[in-house]
Amino acid sequence: MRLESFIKKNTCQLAVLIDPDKFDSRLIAIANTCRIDCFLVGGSGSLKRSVNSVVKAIKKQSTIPVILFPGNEHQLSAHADGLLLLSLLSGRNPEYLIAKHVRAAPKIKKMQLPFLSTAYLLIGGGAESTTQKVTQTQALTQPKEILNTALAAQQLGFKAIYLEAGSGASKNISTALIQRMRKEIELPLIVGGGINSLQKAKKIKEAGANLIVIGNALEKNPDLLFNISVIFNPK
Ligand code: 1GP
Repeated sequence: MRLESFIKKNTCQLAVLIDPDKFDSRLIAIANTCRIDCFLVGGSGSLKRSVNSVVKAIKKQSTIPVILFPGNEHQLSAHADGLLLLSLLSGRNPEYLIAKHVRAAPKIKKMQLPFLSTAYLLIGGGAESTTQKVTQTQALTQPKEILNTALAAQQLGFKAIYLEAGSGASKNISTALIQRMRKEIELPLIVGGGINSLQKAKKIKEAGANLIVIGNALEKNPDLLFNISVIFNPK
């Protein structure tokens, strides 16, 4: 099952990322009033709380779609509405390029989870991110290399590109890079990492992102969602 219609080209949607270990029902309640497009659920590394229990808790409280954003093959739930099937194309670690997918494939089939094949690109420039540490990979820094990786993803049949600056990054993905990708790559662009203000979200939206992901900043201050979501749901 595919999830291609989930990210609409020519629009920009908003996703709230829920780290299962930092689940806060107040953020879900706020999201319900802000009409965000989806929750992403997942975390890098091993989790104390299961993804399945958090997906079920969100489902009890909200009708907003819940999409898995798995850090590994164990972070799956049949209760989710779909899955970002991420392959870490910025790195050269076979575990995160294909090995985990081979282990997850029969589970995804059994759960009948709709999925979106997504090229996951770690973009560097600041401090080493948790994902870099966990996956033991380097982030991409050179625009040409980033572009060619995205082009390869497109040619290989991936359905979306995730430009990841790293959770809580001090430097989010630059608007120049998003604009360049927008011109040369046809796939929908998901952008996340370090987006912690309305101004940043607005610039990224205007640069051409199709889905903006915010986690860290909302864990710290759930009320920020009232402020940021305005540009996604103009009233
Ligand atoms: C992290 O891109 C996501 O994987 C979101 O980043 O937590 O910094 O918002 P933040």
